[in-house]
Amino acid sequence: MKPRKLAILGGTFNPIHNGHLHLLAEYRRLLMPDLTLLIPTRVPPHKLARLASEEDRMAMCRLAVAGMAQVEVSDLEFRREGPSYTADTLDELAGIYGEDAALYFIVGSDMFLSLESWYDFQRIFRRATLCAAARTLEDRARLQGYADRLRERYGARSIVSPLDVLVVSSTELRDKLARGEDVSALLPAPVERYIREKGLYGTGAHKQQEISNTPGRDGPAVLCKKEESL
Ligand code: DND
Repeated sequence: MKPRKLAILGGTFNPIHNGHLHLLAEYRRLLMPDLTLLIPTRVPPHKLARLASEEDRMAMCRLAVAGMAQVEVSDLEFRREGPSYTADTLDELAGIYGEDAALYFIVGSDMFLSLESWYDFQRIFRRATLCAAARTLEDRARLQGYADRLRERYGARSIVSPLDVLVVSSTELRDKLARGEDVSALLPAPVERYIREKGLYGTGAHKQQEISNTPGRDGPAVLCKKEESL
């Protein structure tokens, strides 16, 4: 039987860390979805980024959720050319799981507050309920105010949940790895092991992909693969 209720966490995951997993766990507990999808983004529409390879980001995501029931890592965006727009991803998911499947797209607070700058965001609102995580009471009021505005303007459905956010970012994590600092509290042990074995993020000689997008929303993304070490 096809899952009726899907929770989706999209992300660059460069690399995936405990902050992402905490957000995921919180919304799995709240929503109790039939299926949870972790969807690594091939070409982030919103930032220029030098990323670990698709293969490595996918492998790290798989290691991070290994053993979690009803959680899958999807390569859906890796199979699509151009910028990985969430609106297109949700359309694809509706095609796979059925138009009447309930889709919940989970985002951190900064991403939630930027939603009106996303490509074809009204299509996102029609397809999914947005699930945001507030870091503090003040943050919750701000996010709830924004959620109310999105509902009034566009009929958007959102959930704002309080969350004990783990203060960790992929940028901070990469910096610490490159400096040889202890990161064991910030990411799952198998992911750290993978990073070190592969020499990613300045822990050794490695390959990276440099991905840059055209500034416009409509133009094709430029994907330049290049070998280099940090
Ligand atoms: P990020 O690059 O922020 O992912 O992308 C998040 C998702 O938004 C991806 O699926 C993007 O394709 C999509 N997006 C963004 C902008 C525009 C469009 C689409 C568009 O279609 O136009 P990260 O790997 O950095 O983070 C993944 C998620 O985890 C994010 O929602 C982030 O806010 C959240 N997060 C945390 N949440 C709680 N505690 C922490 C977190 N660190 C990151 N410590």
